[in-house]
Amino acid sequence: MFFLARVLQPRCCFFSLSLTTCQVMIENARNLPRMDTFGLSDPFCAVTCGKGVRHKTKVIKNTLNPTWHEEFVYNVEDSARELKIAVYDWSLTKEEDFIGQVTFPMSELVASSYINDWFKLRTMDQQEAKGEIQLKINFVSEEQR
Ligand SMILES: [Ca+2]
Repeated sequence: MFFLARVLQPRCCFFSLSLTTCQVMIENARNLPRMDTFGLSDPFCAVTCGKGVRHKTKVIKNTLNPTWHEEFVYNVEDSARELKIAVYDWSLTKEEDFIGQVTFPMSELVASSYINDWFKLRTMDQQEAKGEIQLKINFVSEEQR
């Protein structure tokens, strides 16, 4: 009986950990607005998941249809409310010139678990902005393992 108890214990500990992860693949954007006077735009994305670290993709110079193909993986905290992907134009004088963003409430990600689609960019107050972004989001919560 002692042996059995010791074997089962680590299993209990494993299931008490929060193991929700969110994989975000930032693929492409298209039809972005022209932000530069002498050229097109130099787009990059910034990704945040709840209050976690803000990650940035590389800057793609002088295009309105960038391809990033960059992936970020987050351990999702219970308090996290949304995943946000914001697109900016980079410039020498102004490092972050806001273009548009997409936000996903955590409840939506839990319900869908895998997303692969194009999304219309929005302004900070949820109005329609110019341009679209292609994302793949794989949301794996503890219950599904
Ligand atoms: Ca620029």
